[in-house]
Amino acid sequence: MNNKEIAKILYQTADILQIKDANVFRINAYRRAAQTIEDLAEDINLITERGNLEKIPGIGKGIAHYIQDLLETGTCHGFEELKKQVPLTVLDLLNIEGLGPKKVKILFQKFDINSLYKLQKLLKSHKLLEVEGWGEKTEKNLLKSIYFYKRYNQRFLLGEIYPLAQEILEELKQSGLVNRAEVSGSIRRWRETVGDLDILATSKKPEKAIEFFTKLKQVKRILAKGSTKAQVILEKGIGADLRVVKPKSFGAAVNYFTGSKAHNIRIRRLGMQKNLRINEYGIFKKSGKKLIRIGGTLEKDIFKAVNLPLIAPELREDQGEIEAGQSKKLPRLISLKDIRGDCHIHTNWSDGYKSILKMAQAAKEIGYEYIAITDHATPIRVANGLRPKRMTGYIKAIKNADKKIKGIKILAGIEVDIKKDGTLFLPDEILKKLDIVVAGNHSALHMPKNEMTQRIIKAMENPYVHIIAHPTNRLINKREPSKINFNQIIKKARETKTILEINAFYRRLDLNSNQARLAKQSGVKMIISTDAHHNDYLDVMKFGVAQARRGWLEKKDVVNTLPLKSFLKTLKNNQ
Ligand code: DGT
Ligand code: CA
Ligand code: CA
Repeated sequence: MNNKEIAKILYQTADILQIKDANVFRINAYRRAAQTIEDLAEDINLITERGNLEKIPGIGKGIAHYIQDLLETGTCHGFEELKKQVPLTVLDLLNIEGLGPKKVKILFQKFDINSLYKLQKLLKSHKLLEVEGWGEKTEKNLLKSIYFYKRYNQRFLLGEIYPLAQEILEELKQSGLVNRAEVSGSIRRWRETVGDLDILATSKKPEKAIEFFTKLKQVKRILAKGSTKAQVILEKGIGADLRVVKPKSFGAAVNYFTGSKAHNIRIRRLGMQKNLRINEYGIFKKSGKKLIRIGGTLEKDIFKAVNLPLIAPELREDQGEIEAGQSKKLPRLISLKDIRGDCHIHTNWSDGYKSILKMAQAAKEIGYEYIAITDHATPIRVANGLRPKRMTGYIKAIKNADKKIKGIKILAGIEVDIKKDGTLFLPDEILKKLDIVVAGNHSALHMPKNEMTQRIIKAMENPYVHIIAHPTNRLINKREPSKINFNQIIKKARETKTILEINAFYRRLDLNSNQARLAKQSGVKMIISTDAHHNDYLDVMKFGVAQARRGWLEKKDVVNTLPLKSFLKTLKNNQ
């Protein structure tokens, strides 16, 4: 355990004691100790090993024992006992403005409230009005506080936060106050949602760098500001931390704060087995009672120290990457520069904003070899869907644009609706005329699991359907995925040589990384497509590629890494 983890448990201890109405001095002692440890510049493990724990001001014998147990075993008897009396979930309630330990105690003991969800229900039932001191106003305010708490504690879409993180990083670098700077945490691992930003930097003038950071125009509120660390809320509502570390610790800190936590724990354990201590300050070798620094400037030092090749941040979830590294079986991950074409693009022929030519020009500037225009064929009016009688004109327009532009091939495609019964919105005679057919669900998305699975299977059985678009139709933080039997889907995809899409638009990311990994393991091919409705959105490709990397995909698993000719040959009716 590190300083932060120990401090957290001490805070929790104090909170539980307070809810239990324990002695005030005891409560304060734990809280003070937590604060002290949080602010320590040195690793508490090192201090303990030197036998100096009790010498830290504010840490008496009792708390020192408590900490020692925690360090040795990850928990301690006292804490376990307290948790039995007041579960940790009860402490979540303390985050709500207007709720202190006294009120939480009543809620827990009288009403058995141990979650925000339960509290919300209780408030709405007005049962609390019977308790003395709780009025209608309290009820209303608490509901409001819960609403705000949830709003600010929701996870943000990677695609909305990524540009913001880059912008802040760039401004820090431009300031001349930092030397090295890096965004770590879930953003660096390209998780589909982000809780907060973790920024690391080195600087000759840490205090000035911190000052600069807290004054950035993107900052809305400063939560904490020290000499090497600041914590703020950005205008978007997301939190951001900046930590200024010593150059010799930069690699170790980037590694530590990139996480994930589960991955970190494995790495540190491997270090222990080699008599090493790995933490956010560096790599240390144990020699008797002393610890000697042996690295930490560069991130790769950490992996090297535990005999691993550098593992890409996208894989650091403790999902087998450590074992794969040890047996030299890490995948050679696909990268953005492998992508040669984007085959799910909309134009003003349906609900897109730009012309065929404009989209093609933008794609050419990216350096693509080919694109497919795939406007909607759907009865849905708002999508301005293509009905059979407009199809001839549409295909002709694509062919004309293709003739006009040099240096990129424009394929004539369609994104055709899969109807409830699995048949398609366009007849085969029309589908046959297109270079590429993408089929997707756009209505009746919440059918029973078996029906939905059969619906997609039926679409895959159509010999003209090359690709299934956004197979689960989820919208992150907005709409649950359709219920499907994914094993049956990938089995059928392999049988029928149907390609599954990884939709790169950051609200979709569909397939998700786990599904992509499963599909790969069954030998199913995938395509990464942007679904762009505007040329500005062609660059969301990077989020799709990152998802694919998180799914362990290699270049050969993804068909739009192929040159045009081979790409066309992999489409099922061309083989
Ligand atoms: P997020 O912010 O929820 O999207 O996810 P992360 O992964 O950015 O998590 P965050 O911001 O809480 O912490 C950043 C990294 O710091 C995390 O990925 C691993 C490391 N870390 C944080 N807390 C702990 C901890 O208690 N133990 C260990 N071993 N590592 C931690
Ligand atoms: Ca984070
Ligand atoms: Ca964080």
